[in-house]
This record gives sequence, structure tokens and C-alpha cells, in this order.
Amino acid sequence: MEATILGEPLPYEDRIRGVGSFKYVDVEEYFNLHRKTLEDFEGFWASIARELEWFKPFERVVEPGDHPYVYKWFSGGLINISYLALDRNVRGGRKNKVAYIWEGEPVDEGGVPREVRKLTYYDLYREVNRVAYMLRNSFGLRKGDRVAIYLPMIPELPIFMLVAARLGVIFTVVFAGFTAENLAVRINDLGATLLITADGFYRRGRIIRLKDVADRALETTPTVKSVIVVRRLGLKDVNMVEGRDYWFDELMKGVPSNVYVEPEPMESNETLYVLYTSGTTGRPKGIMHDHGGYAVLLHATMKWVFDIRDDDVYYCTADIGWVTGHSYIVFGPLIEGATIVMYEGAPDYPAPDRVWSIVERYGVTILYTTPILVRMLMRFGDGWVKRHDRSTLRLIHSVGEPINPAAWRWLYEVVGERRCPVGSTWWMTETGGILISHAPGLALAPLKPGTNGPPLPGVDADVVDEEGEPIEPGRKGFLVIKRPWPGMPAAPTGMWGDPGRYRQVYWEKIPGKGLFFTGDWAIKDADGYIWVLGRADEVLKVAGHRIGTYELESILVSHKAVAEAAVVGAPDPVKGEVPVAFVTLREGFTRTKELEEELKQWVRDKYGSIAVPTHVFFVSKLPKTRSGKIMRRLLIAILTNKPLGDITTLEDEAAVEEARKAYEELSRELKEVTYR
Ligand code: 6R9
Repeated sequence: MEATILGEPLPYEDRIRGVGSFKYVDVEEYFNLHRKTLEDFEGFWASIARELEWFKPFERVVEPGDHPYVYKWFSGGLINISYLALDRNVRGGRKNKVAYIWEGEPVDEGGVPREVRKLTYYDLYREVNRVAYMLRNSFGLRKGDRVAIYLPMIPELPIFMLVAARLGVIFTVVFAGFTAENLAVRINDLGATLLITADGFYRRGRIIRLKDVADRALETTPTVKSVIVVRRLGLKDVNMVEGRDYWFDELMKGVPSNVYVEPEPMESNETLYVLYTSGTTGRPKGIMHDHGGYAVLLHATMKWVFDIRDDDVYYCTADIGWVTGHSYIVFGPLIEGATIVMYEGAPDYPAPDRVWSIVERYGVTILYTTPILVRMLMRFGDGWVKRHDRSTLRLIHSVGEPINPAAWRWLYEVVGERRCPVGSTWWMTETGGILISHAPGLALAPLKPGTNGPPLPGVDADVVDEEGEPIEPGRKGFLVIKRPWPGMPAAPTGMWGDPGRYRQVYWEKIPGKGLFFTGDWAIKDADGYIWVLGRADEVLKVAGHRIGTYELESILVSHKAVAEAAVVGAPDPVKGEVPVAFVTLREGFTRTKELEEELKQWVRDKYGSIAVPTHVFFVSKLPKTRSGKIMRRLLIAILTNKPLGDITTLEDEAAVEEARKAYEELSRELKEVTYR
């Protein structure tokens, strides 16, 4: 197994020992340190937690909550994450330090960005206080109220998140690339009374009219009483509903510049936000995060994984609409008082060197990016990178999906010129922050291209079989977390309004062992490093975005022509995985190229362009087991042109003969033209 990962040979004979000036330790030394943190588990996490500022100290480190498998971290402690992000820095000597360097997408002819906004910690602090004052006085928002934030990558997005946190108002951020349907589902599940959005934004040189999309969602969201609209583009023809919709700048006109809004003292476990993520059913899951445990994990990982220091310029290429942006563009780096680069637009606009020009322009020292972006930019050649000074870079990490060795090598050799450790940080929406990663800020164990590295201190991760028993190194199994961790789905219910589903999805897949089931396949190698291979459930990672196949199937069958649908992920050299659909048609509909295009458009309208299937194959029937389960492995085998014999993990219920017959029939059918 050590020789290949994802079908590619490892490019290095050996592990890479010691990169840059980071403290190097060998594997054994790292795991000694790791073992000690587990032996004194509570003491260890308590000592990290005490590095933060609590309004009132916590009484317990971790204890069971009111529902099975919900744990409470740092109970009794009073804290507020917006206080940690702002007040603590303003008072602690970082008042005039730049918090955000924001760059808008549009550029002048010479490629120079037209808009750059720099916000110091004091600027951000004052703005957050002013907006909090306005929301409290004009909209009566109080602790426990719920708001939805549907904003593009503009400074107002972190500002509103911090405002909500300050007031103890529970927020959900909805990715600005999502459709009206996706927005409405989230607003309704949370019962949000206020929506914050913008007139629009720039994306790859085009204008996206966001308020128009929000308006369509608002037709089916009865709980929303008011809408605040940020003027990003200055569009003249925005539909504003009297008594419901308000321009943000007009609301702010009368607010004095020096108001102060006391941060709500939050019990450590009280909810900060709910972020919706895809699972294996049609309904997205509202994962809850708290103030205390979440802040502790972010603080720890910013130090260990990113080695964050006061003179760093930190740039994360993700979108705040996903968990990576919540944790590592907003709360994590702000708690540490870092200078954060935030970019509005597409990474290849106006040319494939936008990311590298940003690195050069601001002297970025830490880059946090994704394999999809790397693979996309790699294709344009090294010249685009090399024309920009990258000598400030000292550390590079990746997230979102496994990093293939070619992409790893490109980051290490070309981008970082062998000066920067390159890591692949494993975590998920549910974990709140990074759990498995190299930790250059603590001790850098040897690097291996493609691996996630060892579990972080205080994190008990392992690879097990379906009974929950550990398996030998080098064999594929399920990645589980064996003890609770700060930042885990938070009390009281883990999943918003649905503690039962939380229990089922994460804790009962492997019954009775108290293991958190991540849904990922992984291998633990002889060194104890974890290699996450991909999802073991019916969830796709398309360009790093998590999409449930079931969500797409539900959308397809809601089209009048479709009787049944099956969506699977097909390997893609750039996006990692792309959705491909197999559908059977209803009586009276015929297989045409036009219908295929119509179905793709249907998915685009209902879910967003990230989820559009690359192909829609029309078939006369879907291969299913006797119990009616779609044989996805078989569909994937057909797509990848692999004989059925190669399929080692065909669903258990599928009789081999039955599967073989279905495979042959379907391959034959697809070889002939699907359109007649
Ligand atoms: C942060 C984020 C979570 C899923 C996770 C896994 C995959 C994330 C990874 C990785 C291999 C890495 N994943 N990081 N796989 N190596 N470094 O991506 O959260 O959107 O919830 O997705 O992403 O499959 O289960 P989220």
C-alpha cells in the first residue's frame, strides 16, 4: 500500500524529513507525545482551553449531554467567540494590526485589482459593534434568535457572522452559489426571521444578481420578517419590498461610530451557528457548533497546524459559505489575531495567476488551499506561478479531499520550492476543525505525499472494520473518532432539531462501541499515519463540495420525464469526482439530447451549477438488488470501463449472478446509442 495511493506511484523513495525551520521529530517521538495527550485527555484539553479568555471559568472539561452521544465541553464556562476574535485583540496590542485584506474581483487593464479594503482589528471591532447595535435596536434581535446569511465573499460576511456571535444570535451561512431552493430549505429548517443578503457580486467577470435569487427563496419562507441588503454592486433595479427589505447602508446611517455592544456571555455549549451539509438522504443536516469547544479546537489547530505567528499573512482560498471558511477564514485566524487575505472572486480571473499575484502582492506566508484548485491551476503550466515572487511562503496546507501525489508534488516543488511543508488536513463540517494533520507548529514528523499524517494531539482517531475492531496497517477500513473532541457537533442536539438523526448517522453505523463514524474510507499505515481515501457512503465530493447522491436523485425524479434516477461519482482528473446520472423515463417521453440538456439545466436551477451531472444516461431499467438498493458499484464499474470481476466491494445484498447479468445488460445498452 505504501507504494501507491489513488493509483499513482509515490514520487519519493522515502519520507521527507525536516522542511523549512520547523522543529523536526521522528514518527516515534510524535506518537509518544500524542500518547501522553490521550493519557491525560481532560487535563490536556483543559490546559489548551485555559489559554483562551473566559468570562467565567469552566467547571467540567467534558461530560455527557442530554441526548445520547451529545457531549458538553467546558460546561459552566462563560465565553463569547466574537469577544475572543475582536475585543481581546484590540485590548491586547493588535488594535491597529490589519485583520482583513480584502480584494474585489474586478481588475484594471494592467491586472491591478480595482478595490482593496484593509480592515484593522479596531475597524472590524467598531463595525461589528455598530452593526450589532443596529440589529438590536432596529430589529430587536436577541440571544437565541435565528438569522440566515446569504452573502458573497465581501467583508460584510465575516462582519455579520461576528455580529450574530456577539449577540448570541444563531446564524446559518448559505453559500452564495446555492440556488433559491437550497436557501429556502435552510431558512425554513432553522426558522430564521431575518435574512441578510446583497444586491449581487462579481464572479469570473460576470455580475451575479443575488437578491433576485433570494427573492425566489422568500416566496416559500414564511418565518422571514425582514431582509437586509448589502449594496455590493450598486444595482439600480433591485426589487425592494416595502416594510420587509432594507438597504444595509441606509440602516447604518444614524449609528454613531463609537457604540459598544456588550458581548453576550454564552455558556460554553450554547449555539454559535448551524451549518447545513449533505448526507445520504434528501434533507441536509444542520450541524451545530458552540462557542467554547469550537473556539478551543480552532485556537489549538491554528497554532499546531498553521504555526500562526504575529507577522504572518494568512490566505485561505476557500469560500466562507463552507465550513473551511467559517473555521479558517473567520473564527480561527481572528482568534489568533492574524492578518487574513480574503478574495472575492474566481481564482483564475482574469488569468490563471490570480492566486500567485495575491501571494506576491501581500507577501502571503501561509497558504491554505484545495486539491481541485491546485489541479486546475497546474494545467496552465508553471510559468504562471514562477512569474510571481513566492519567497514569503513558509507553509502550505490543503483540504477538502485526498490530495493526489502529482498535486502535492506541484505545491511542494513548484509553488513552495521545497521550502514549505505541504500537508493535507483532514476534517469535516461535523468536526468543526482539523483533527488529522501534520502539525508543523508543534513538531513536524516526516512528510509523505498524499497522506493526512498522524492524528493531532488529544484526538483519538483510528481505522476499523464494520464491527468497530481495529484492522491491521495497510488495510482499508472506516475512519472513526474514538473519543469526543472539542468542536464536535454541539449540545443540545448535535443536529438542529434532530438528535435522533445525529445518533443514527454518526454513532449507530457501528453499533454499541461509542465510535464517531466519519463516513470516510481510510488506511492507517505502518507508521500510524492516516490516508483518507474518500467517502464510504453515498456522498460525493465534487470539486471539494459535499453533495449527496440522493439529493440529486430527488431533484431528477421531480422532473416530469423521469421515473427513476441513480447518481454516482465518476473519477475526474481535475474535479476529483463528478456526478453522472442514470435515469429511466416515464411513459411518453423519449431519449433525446435535448432532454439530457433539460435535465442538466433542471439540476442547475434546483441545486446550483456545482452539481450538474456531466452525463445523463437513459436506460430502460436501473440495476438493483432484490431489496431494491441501487447497485452503485456496478454503475461505477461500467463508467470506468472495469470488468465486474474487479469490483471487490459490491453491496453485500447483491447476488453476484444478479449483478453480473445487470452489468452485461446495461453495458450492452449503453454501448448502443442512448438517444433514438
Ligand atoms: C473540511 C471539509 C468532509 C469530507 C470528509 C472527507 C473529505 C476533507 C480531506 C478529505 C481527504 C483531506 N476530506 N479533507 N479527504 N483528505 N485532507 O472538507 O468539510 O465539506 O464537510 O467535507 O471531505 O471525505 O469526510 P466537508
